[in-house]
Amino acid sequence: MMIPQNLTQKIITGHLISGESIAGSPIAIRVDQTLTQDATGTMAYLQFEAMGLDRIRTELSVSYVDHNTLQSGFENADDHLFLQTIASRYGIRFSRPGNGVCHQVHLERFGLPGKTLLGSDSHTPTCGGLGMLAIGAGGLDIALAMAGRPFHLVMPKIVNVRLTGRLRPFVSAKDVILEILLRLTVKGGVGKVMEYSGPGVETLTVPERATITNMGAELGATSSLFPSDEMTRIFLRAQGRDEHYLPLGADPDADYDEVLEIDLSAVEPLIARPHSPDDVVPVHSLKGTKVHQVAMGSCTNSSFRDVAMIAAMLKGRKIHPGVSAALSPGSRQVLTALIDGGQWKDIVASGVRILENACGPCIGMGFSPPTDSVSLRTFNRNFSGRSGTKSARVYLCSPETAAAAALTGEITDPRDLGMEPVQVRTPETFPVDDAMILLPSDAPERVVIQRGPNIQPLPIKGPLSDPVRGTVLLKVGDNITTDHIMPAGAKILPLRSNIPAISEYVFEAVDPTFPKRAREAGGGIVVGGANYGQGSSREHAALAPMALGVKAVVVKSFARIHLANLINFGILPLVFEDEGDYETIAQDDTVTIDTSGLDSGRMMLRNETQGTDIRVLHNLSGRDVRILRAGGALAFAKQQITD
Ligand code: MIC
Ligand code: SF4
Repeated sequence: MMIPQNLTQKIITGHLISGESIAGSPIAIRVDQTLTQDATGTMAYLQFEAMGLDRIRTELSVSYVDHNTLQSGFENADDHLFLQTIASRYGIRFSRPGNGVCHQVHLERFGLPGKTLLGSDSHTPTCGGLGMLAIGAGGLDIALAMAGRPFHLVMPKIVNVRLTGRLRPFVSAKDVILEILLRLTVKGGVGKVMEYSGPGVETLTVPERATITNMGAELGATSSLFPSDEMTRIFLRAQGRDEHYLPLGADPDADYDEVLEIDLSAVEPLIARPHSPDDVVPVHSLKGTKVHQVAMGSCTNSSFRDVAMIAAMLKGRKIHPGVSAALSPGSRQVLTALIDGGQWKDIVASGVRILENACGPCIGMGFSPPTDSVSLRTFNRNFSGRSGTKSARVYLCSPETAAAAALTGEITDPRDLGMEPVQVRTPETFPVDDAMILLPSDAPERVVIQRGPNIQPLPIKGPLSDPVRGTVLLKVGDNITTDHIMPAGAKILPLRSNIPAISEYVFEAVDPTFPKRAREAGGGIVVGGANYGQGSSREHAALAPMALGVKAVVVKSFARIHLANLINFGILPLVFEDEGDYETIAQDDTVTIDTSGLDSGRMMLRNETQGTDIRVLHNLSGRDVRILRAGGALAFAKQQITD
C-alpha cells in the first residue's frame, strides 16, 4: 500500500535527486524554473557565466528588473542592459523594467502547480499560492540551478496550517499571515514548509493565497504552499493558461510534523509594529495613532484584488491632508486591469501618488517617510532603516487598513469606517500582454553582452585557512537582518554589481566604522545572537563581508538563506554549543578556531584575549564542508561541472 503523502512530500519526492526525505537530513532536488531580480541577478549571471556553459539547463528561467528602477545615475541603467543582453545570450526570458514585481509577474505568467522554482529573492514562495514548491536562495544557488545542478537543502518539517471558516468583511489574507506571525514569530518557520489545507482554503483566491505564501518568508520558512484546486483553475484560466492547470493536494490521511489551526472567521484586522513583522497587535489597539504616510503595493499586496479593494474604499473620497499616500501596482497587467475596470480613476481622484510597477518604497527606492513619522505600509518588512528614514516608525498592515488610515489620518480599524462591505469582482480574463517579456535570441552567438563600468568582476576567496584566526570585529544581538548587514535603499542598491564599492556600507546602520576596521585588521570574525541573517536572500550580506576579509561568523543560530550564502562564499558559519558562551566573547578579542574538527562539526575556539576555550559547532553536510574548504561554491562547482 502507498503511504499517504502531503503535498510538499509529493513535490519533493517527485524532484528528489539525492538524500532521503526525512526531516532534518540533507537532500538535493531538481529545479524546474528559476527567477532572478536585478538587485541579486547581476551577480547570479556573472556566476553563471563563470561556469562556462553555453545555455541554461532549466525548463524556464526568467530575469526580472523591479528593484533598481530609480536610475538616478548610470549604475542601474548599466545593470539593466547587462541583464537584458546576458539573458538573450543564455536562453533566459527578460521581464523589462516597468513590467512589474518579479513575484507578481511570475505568479501571473509562469508559475506551475507541482513544479519547483528557485528564486534569488526571499519572497519567491509567492508562487506557492498556486501549488508550486517555490524557494528563495542566494544568487549563486540560482546560477547553479541554471547550470542544471540540483538545489541542496535540509529536508524541512512540514507544518499543516488548517484553515476553517471564512474571512469577514475588511479582514483579508494579510491579516491571516500577520496572525500566524503573531503566533509563531520571525523564527517560527525556520526549517519548515507551511502547507495550507482545510475547508477555509477554498474560500481564498490564488492572489490571496499568494499574499500568505509570500509573507511566509517572514516566518523564516523554507517555503509555503497551497493545494492546486478549483481556485487555481479559475486563476490560470483568467491568465489564458488553462492548459497549465493540474489538480494537486495532500493525500487524505497524510501526516504532518506539526499542525496549526486558524479559524478565518475569527481573524481580525492586525498590524505589525516597528521594527519587526512579528510584533503584531490588533489594529483597534492602536486606534487614533497619527499617520503621516501610507504606502500601498509590494509583492505582498499589489494584486488586482488588493488594489481594487483600495480603490473601492477610496472611491469618491479624498486622502487626509495630513497623509502622503502612494501606490505601486504589482504589475503592468494589474495596472491595465484597473484602468479597464475604472478603479484607477478612483485612485487618482482620491489624491494617491502614483508610483511605478516595481518594488519602490518597499526597499527604500524612493518615498522615504519624514523624520520621526509614522508610515503604514502594505509590505512585508519593517526592519529599522529599511524605508530610508532611520527615525521613521513603519507599521505593516492590510490594504484595507492602509486605505482606512489614508482617509482618516490615523490608525483606524477599517470596520469602524461604517462602509458597506466591499466585494471585489476579479475579471474573468485578465488583460494578458507579454510584450515586455523578451524572448532570448535565436542567434545567441551574435549577442554582445554589455558591461558598463558598474559591472565589476566577482571577488574570489582562497581555500579555507587552518586555523582561522582573527579579531572579533563586531558583536551583535539577536534577529540581526540582512538589512543590517548589507543595507539596501536608493543609495546603496545601485552598487550591487560592484562589490568593492558596496563593501563600504557593510553594517552601516550598526557600526559605520566596520569596513575600515575590517580592512585595517586584515579581516576577522563576527559574533551574533539568534536568527542571525534573517530576511532577504541577498548574498551581498555574505559576499561583501567576505571581500572585507570576514572569515567566520559565530552565533547562537542562523536564518536558512543567509547560512547557505555564508557557505557559498567560504565564510565559516559556526554556532555556540552552549549559548551562554556568547557572553564570554567581547568585541576586539583575538580568537583562533581550530578547523581540524571541521568534518566532525565540533571545534574549539580559543579566545586568546580572555584566555578561555569554548566549543563551537556546525550542522553542515559533507558537501557544505567541502565547499568551505574549497573557498566557496563557485570554486567547488567549477571543479564539478568540468569533471
Ligand atoms: C527584500 O525584500 O529584502 C529584497 C530586496 O527583495 C531581497 C533581495 C535583495 O536584497 O536583493 C529579498 O527579499 O531577498
Ligand atoms: Fe521587492 Fe519588497 Fe517584494 Fe523584496 S519584498 S521583492 S523589495 S516588493
